[in-house]
Amino acid sequence: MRILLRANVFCAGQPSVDHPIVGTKRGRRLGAMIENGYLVTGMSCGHCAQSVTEEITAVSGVENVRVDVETGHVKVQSTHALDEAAVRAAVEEAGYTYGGLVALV
Ligand SMILES: [Cu+2]
Repeated sequence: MRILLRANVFCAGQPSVDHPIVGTKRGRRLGAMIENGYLVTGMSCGHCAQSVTEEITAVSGVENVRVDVETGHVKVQSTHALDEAAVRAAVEEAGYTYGGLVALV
């Protein structure tokens, strides 16, 4: 099992939502992508968003992750349909609570 720093260790407790965190894998040009929205609860700042972004980005097929700390909405673009259990596991590995699929605009 990987050893990860828990983002909460670094949190100052102040929400910081000015800059959405975006994680993108480089080096591949892709055609049609699947996009899904997920709810993640417990995030309070940019460090939280970074941790969630890194864990979800590591899920097979994920190409782009965008986290909105204020709403807890996480928009994920992937090359194929994702296993929801894998997304949940990534969120929990980052130290947060998975809240299910949500429709994102
Ligand atoms: Cu945080």
